[in-house]
Amino acid sequence: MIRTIDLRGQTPTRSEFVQLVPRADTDVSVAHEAAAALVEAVRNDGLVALRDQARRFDGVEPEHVRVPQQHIDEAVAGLDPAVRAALDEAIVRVRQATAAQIPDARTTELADGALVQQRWQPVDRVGLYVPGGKAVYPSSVVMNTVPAQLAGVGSIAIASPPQREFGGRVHPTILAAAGLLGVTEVYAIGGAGAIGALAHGVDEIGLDPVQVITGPGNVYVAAAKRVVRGVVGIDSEAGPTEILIVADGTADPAFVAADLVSQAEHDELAAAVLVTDSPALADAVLAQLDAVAASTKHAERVAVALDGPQSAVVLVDSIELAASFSNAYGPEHLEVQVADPDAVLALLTNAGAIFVGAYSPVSLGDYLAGSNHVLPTGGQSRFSSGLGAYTFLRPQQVIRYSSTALREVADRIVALAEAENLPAHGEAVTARFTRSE
Ligand code: HSO
Ligand code: ZN
Repeated sequence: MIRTIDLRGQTPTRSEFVQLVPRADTDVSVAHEAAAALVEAVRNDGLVALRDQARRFDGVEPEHVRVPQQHIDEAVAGLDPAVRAALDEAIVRVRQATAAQIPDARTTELADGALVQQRWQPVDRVGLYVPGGKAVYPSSVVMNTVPAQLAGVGSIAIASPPQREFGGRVHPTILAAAGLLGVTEVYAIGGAGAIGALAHGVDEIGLDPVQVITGPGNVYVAAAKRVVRGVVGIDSEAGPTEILIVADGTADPAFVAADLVSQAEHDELAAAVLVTDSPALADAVLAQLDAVAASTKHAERVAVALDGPQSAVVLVDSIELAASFSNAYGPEHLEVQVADPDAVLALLTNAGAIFVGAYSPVSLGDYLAGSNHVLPTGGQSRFSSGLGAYTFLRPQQVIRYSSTALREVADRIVALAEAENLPAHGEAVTARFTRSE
């Protein structure tokens, strides 16, 4: 049974709110040493190390570490038509919504002939890690690949572990998703070693180092990403998924219960939180939640997630307090099911993505809304965002001054250069104007 926290009559502070519903903690640092050793082995021994790690961790050695195009094409051809249509639709929608994330270049003219341009430059090459094992998410291939493509990244490599079940090949659904997206460079490599391979490259298989690595994975993958950070850029670390629902008495309890269960399905450590100012809604949700949770395929996992300390039904005095709770918590997914959603939206600050109204469940965003489902967990939405085209773009300033424009500020530069005891800085400017003809 999910626990109820009754805060009626109270106005908790931000930190009290956060302590009331603690996150399940996953400690990545415990895997640091092992991950660092695996990354180093791949850096030093390349393909030999990758093969050795595949035997040890995946229980199978891939026949082809670089997946032949024919295997990708076969996977696309073998895809269930309904799944193919759904992936096609997801790709179209995510492309459309992601296009809005790409800023135009802008030029500021600070004086006559004094120009500073702000442009957005994609990184050259990225690596996308796709886990194998029990969670095979072709939707995540879409969510990671489309933003990189729209950002204008020229070269994309996908790494995914060889699967014993498929004779050492990458999972066919993953291959099919890659094929539908037009990604041709896929490697049957997994775990920390795959992160090392993407970061440092592996000559023997023509794997060039990438500049940014994104994608979820187990604790070793997360630790390996920490190890290579600095050599490459990485996306934010993904913890167990979270849903927080802010709802009032107008919300439909059946929708609320279904949505709580939907994200609890991912993981025993998933967090499902309802914050409401309506005791009647809380009662109605509680009355059906157990039955909904018990009747779903992954009932055991869902029950553990809902019963955990990270999940709760929280009763507060007002919808404003519910919004304050949500802001303090900083959920990955936030649903707003209230009579006046715009008024509540105006109060909300921290969330990975916000789903408004009775017909915008998180599952819509997981697959087909057009928004991205790679979102900050564990309170990281307080300072970061979900994955997007900007993950692969760098703002870059281009400076272009004319002779007259430079001359106009020459004295100022000399003054500052002298104040900093760096006279050669000033001389680099005056040299341009003191040349005898
Ligand atoms: N809700 C997950 C993403 C996902 N759901 C993939 C289904 N497949 C984390 O945002
Ligand atoms: Zn999901």
